[in-house]
Amino acid sequence: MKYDSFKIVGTGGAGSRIVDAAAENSDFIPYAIDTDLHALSSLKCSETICIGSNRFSGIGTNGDMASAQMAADEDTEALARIISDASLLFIVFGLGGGAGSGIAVSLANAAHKASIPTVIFGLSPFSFEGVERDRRASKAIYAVQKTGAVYAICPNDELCGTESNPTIKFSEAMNIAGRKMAEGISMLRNIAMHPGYIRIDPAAIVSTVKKSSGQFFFGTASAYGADRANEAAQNLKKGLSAALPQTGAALIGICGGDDLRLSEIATVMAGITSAVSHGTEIKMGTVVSGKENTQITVSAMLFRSWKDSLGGIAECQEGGGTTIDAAARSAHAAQHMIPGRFNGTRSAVAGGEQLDIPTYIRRGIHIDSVR
Ligand SMILES: Nc1nc2c(ncn2[C@@H]2O[C@H](COP(=O)(O)OP(=O)(O)OP(=O)(O)O)[C@@H](O)[C@H]2O)c(=O)[nH]1
Ligand SMILES: [Mg+2]
Repeated sequence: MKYDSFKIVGTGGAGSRIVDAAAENSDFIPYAIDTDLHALSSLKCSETICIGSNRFSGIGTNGDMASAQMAADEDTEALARIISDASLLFIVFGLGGGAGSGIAVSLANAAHKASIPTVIFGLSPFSFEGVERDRRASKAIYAVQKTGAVYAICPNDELCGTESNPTIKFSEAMNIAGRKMAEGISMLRNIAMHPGYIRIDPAAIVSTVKKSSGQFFFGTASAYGADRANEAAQNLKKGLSAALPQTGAALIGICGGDDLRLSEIATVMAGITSAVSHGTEIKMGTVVSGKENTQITVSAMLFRSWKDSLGGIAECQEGGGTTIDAAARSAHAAQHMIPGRFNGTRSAVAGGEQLDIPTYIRRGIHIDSVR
């Protein structure tokens, strides 16, 4: 299998715009799928696929996720073409609409059937979008959970910093949140495909995703100036404070210009490793743009539930997160009892460590035989 065939797909209006923005100044071509022909025609970089024209006549679904899913399920050829030869599939969409959610769920189901590991990023609606959007978003999260993909719920509010910027305009908020998401996604992809000085092997990324299940957490932070590495790490940690102590495996990307210093990489990594528990599997990569860049950006994917190198399944304890997050996690917990390494037992995890595994194996301690 080719491990470097990562495919990036945006579904619905938000997802399509975000992957299109991620592809600007990059060398990959994302797929954008929607029922809305007009929305697709405004994209610059993506291969566009309009589905369900019989049902929706080339316009949006007006929030009808179920019909969008039926339309996508009928369009098996388009879905099969996208997932063929993919080693890893990324799907991005805005929760709370119809087309994005329905198509994402169908695509993730098709990928699951074809044994292609899938990573979903769902942007949850801004708080000002109202209760109905929120209700639809929760419904979509429930459907996403059942696909078998790993998924992150990225609140639009947090991505654009709505709380710290109460006067921000709606369109500006959309753009900032979308741009941050796009930056994070393209960086994680570039870490595998465009090695800077430190690369994460694409096969290692595929393996981390395959070993993970359920919800993961995604964050991204940028900073400028003399203390930029420390500031970016602290901002990232602030956004992910509930998730970091519960992380089993993490993929970290650090992006900077030619002026990125080794000591700055060390600062970022020290900041992150001090916040995760001992034994967390961390893979880190850098992307160096080649030009001087006053900015440093750090992105992280934190996986809670993962299979350790000995094949056992571990899950860290519940806690923290946003409201929709919390709903998603409790539904997930109710659906899946995570088995321990011994028949009929639950996983015993404390501080991110799988306690069913003897301490000397967990810690990699070599014991000489004593006669
Ligand atoms: N950050 C960001 N979020 C967006 C953008 N457009 C939409 N969203 C979010 O995504 C949610 C879903 O909206 P869309 O993606 O437009 O909906 P859709 O999937 O196309 O669904 P229908 O149009 O109802 O078929 C919205 O409630 C917003 O929270 C965008 O450009 N940027
Ligand atoms: Mg739409």
